Amino acid sequence: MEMTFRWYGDSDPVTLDKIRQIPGVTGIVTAIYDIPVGKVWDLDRIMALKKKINDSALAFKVIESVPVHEDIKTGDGNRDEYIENYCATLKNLAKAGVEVVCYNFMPVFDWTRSDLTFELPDGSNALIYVKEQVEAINPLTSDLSLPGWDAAYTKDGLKALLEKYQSITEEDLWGNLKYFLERVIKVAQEVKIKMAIHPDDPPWPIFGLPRIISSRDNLDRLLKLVDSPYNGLTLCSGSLGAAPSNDVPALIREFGDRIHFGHCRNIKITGQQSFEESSHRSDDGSLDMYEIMKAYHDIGFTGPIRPDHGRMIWGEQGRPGYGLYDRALGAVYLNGLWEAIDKENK
Ligand code: DNO
Repeated sequence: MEMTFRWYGDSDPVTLDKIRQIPGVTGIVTAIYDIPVGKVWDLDRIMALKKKINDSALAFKVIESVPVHEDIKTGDGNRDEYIENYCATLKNLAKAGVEVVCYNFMPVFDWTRSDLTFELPDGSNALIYVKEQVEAINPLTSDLSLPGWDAAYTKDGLKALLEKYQSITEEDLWGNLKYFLERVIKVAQEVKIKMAIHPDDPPWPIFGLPRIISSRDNLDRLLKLVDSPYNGLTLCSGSLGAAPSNDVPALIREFGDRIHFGHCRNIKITGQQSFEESSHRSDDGSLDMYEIMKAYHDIGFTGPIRPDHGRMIWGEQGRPGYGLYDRALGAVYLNGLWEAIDKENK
């Protein structure tokens, strides 16, 4: 297992110098954020990013994410061009030594919460999801914005896109994902990049949009769409674990050889389709992080893992979910679990 940490590039107040001081963190997970979705990432830009990260003595092997254009998800007009561009980006990333590419297939919105600064009893601020609150949000009029949401939409553009999805069923989305994977995995295999789809967060439909990467059966279906080791998963414990029907350690054991990237965080389920993002510690949430790390250890996982969202603690202000302190505590805690499990099993 290699402990990695997400970095949002030069605008991130959590700098590479800070990240390299977190005990046990050896690699960076990042992306190029200013290239519009669907365009090719130039090799020069990728190499400059790699150099910056390597100069801080950190590895550059994981990209999160190369976003998938909505035309691909809706199966619309320009999808072939965007798929070609996607493949060209993969080829360039491979030239720079990237081994894993994380992406998602969530229509329009990436991960979603109802409140980004909810105060927990200890005074820290957490991201939370309350079913009724999300159901009351109208994405066309709301100011809510999360890291990961494409900020490039105009109101009219967003409206048109949401309307287009009215006629797209879950089965249509599966068909469009298959079309994408049949073309992209061929190239990924050639250049040895492991594709790792991120599950839908939360793992149920929101704003009337279909969401399909959400359960054991759907992960199984996804892996069989193109049955190649390069068609794999980002196993996100906090996303899948928000549905109590998903047994995260069991998923790790079942899909082990197709998991290329682990997102490890805890959540506290507070009601039906409602949860708070707790600290990473098992006792603070609903997931048993020891069992999760043990499952990774038992399958002999050697890939990258990262702590996931953190609360805002010690007065820190920053990108929701992506401050320094609580994520650093998460990394150290996960490494501690790993060391103990490793020594017990020698
Ligand atoms: C949330 C992240 C997601 C993830 C994308 C992958 O914090 O885990 O935004 O990066 O869904 O494409």
